Amino acid sequence: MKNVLVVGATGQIGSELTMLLRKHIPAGNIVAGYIKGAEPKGVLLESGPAELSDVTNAQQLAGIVEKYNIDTIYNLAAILSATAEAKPLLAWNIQMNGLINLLEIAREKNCAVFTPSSIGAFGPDTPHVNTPQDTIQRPKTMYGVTKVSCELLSDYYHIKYGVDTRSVRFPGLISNVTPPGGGTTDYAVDIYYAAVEGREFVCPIQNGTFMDMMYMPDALRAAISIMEADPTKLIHRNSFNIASMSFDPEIIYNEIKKVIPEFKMRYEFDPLRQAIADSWPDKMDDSCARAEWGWKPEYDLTSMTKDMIEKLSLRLKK
Ligand code: AKB
Repeated sequence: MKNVLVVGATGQIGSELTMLLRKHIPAGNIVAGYIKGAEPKGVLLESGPAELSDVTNAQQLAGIVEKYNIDTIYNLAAILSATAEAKPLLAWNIQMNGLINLLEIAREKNCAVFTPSSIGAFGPDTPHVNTPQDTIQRPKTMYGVTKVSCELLSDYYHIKYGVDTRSVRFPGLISNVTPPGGGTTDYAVDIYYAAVEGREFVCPIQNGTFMDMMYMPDALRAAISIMEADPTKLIHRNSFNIASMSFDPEIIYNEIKKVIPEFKMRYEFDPLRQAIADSWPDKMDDSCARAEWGWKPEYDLTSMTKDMIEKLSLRLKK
């Protein structure tokens, strides 16, 4: 990995991954790919090249790959689960037509491609506890349909054309830098903002609903480690279960209260998000990722909560 295009570089994952890749590969060109209306700013703009890169515009993407001699593409353009239910055709267009554009370019230009999958690639028929790496995947959401299709299409391009496609199934990602938007697990980010800003939190997910979650630093390490893994050790490719913590709203609330005792939460569940959450795993088994490329998370709920509150307090209370 030397010259990298990050498609979706101003989003929740991309804004931090682009900066980390620039530190990790100082001699490379790490191109921040963005869309109109989501232009990079500040250090993201100043620390390296940035290019308009709409995932649905194959010609534009091919031009960037050519210009910077790109060898690896992080395909982070996505419409998250709740928004995808409201705009299913948009989700299909971004997730599927975007991916096929990138895979075709990767096939011609010999690039590796990382396209994240998600806990959303599972559905109500999947075993919810210790969800195996290889198991039934019949999601009932458009987000899930596209995520399973992305996994299959990525494997297809690897088997048929030898494109180096690899990916992970991300849990809900929690970060103190760029907030997510339109996801089902977003509550686990929003709750920290409410706590630090001294607001009551209205939780859209019901007590007792467990989902896999992960702190962004672990997710970023996973995204880089999988692309740097020894290919001869990989039995799987698209996509690996990765896990670090699983909790329900009450557990995260009580963890935050240990640091901010006056914090208050009440429930007002959102039927759409609740139905999506109910169809997802409670906790995935990530033993294949651990065995095949040495995946190991560093953060648990306690250490993440401490770090989130410290970082957000510094930023929001200025
Ligand atoms: C979402 O909630 O849609 C995402 C995801 C788990 O893929 N955060």
